[in-house]
Amino acid sequence: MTKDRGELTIRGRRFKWGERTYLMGILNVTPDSFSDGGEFNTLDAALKQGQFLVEAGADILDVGGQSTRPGATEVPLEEELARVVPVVRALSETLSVPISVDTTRAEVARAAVEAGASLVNDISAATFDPQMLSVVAELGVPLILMHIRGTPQTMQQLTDYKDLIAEILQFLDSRIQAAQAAGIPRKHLLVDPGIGFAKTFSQNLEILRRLGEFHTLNCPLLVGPSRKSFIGHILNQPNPKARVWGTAAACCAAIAAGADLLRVHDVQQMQEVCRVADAIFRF
Ligand code: YH5
Repeated sequence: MTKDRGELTIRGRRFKWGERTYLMGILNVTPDSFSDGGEFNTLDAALKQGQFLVEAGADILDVGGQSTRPGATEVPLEEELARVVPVVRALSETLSVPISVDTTRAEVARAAVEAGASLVNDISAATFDPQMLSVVAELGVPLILMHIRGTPQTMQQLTDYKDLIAEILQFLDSRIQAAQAAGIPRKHLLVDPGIGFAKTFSQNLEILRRLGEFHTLNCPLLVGPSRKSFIGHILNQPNPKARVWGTAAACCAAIAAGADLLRVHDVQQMQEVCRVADAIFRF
């Protein structure tokens, strides 16, 4: 049996870490993610996508308005707020699942939680915005701390590690300490090694191979391999939408190592992967 890692209730839903693998469905609200730029169409499309992901088995919906792909440029604050807040509000009025906001900005986190979001997913582990930890503490919501070096613009030049896993562990441990010092209870913290963020192809594979070592942090473990370029590299598949089976293999490996929460695009398919892998690895 996978080790009990405690439990957490988010928006009335109980997450019993270790009992099964939970799924976070990705809902991008960047203009390129929905074909039409029109405001109503974007809201409508986001709602439909949210509904689709929930019906497919998403336990959490992750709403992000800032592209964090390698080399992507920053979106102005006002633009990020305008993309994220109406979608979070509409989703929270329509659906009962917890909604997370994928942001590195405290002001966006605050506005999203006020609009109905129930947790914050910060790819910088609250290092980009000096207000993030105190705002999350004040809001009283859980926080995902992900490892990155540099920014999405610079991260792929920052892949020299003496000891990859030790350095990620050290970073995450120091962010856990900082979050607790800011008043966030330990039960509210999740950790993520940050696949694809300041990592080379082989480093991404090493993280998945050695994922079990992250349990030494004693926090629920989130992993985000979905459709990422390391899979495209292995499969020689430039189209991210055609990386579903590769994503399934990565998710299965993550579950074997005890991942608690998987952040994925293809919720329906990964939900089947989770059910089978959970039956094998969590008994
Ligand atoms: C993550 O791992 N990732 S945004 C490039 C791709 C495909 C997908 C086509 N936010 C994570 O999903 N939050 C993102 O190539 C995240 N963990 C957490 N916690 C990047 C992304 C992607 C990038």
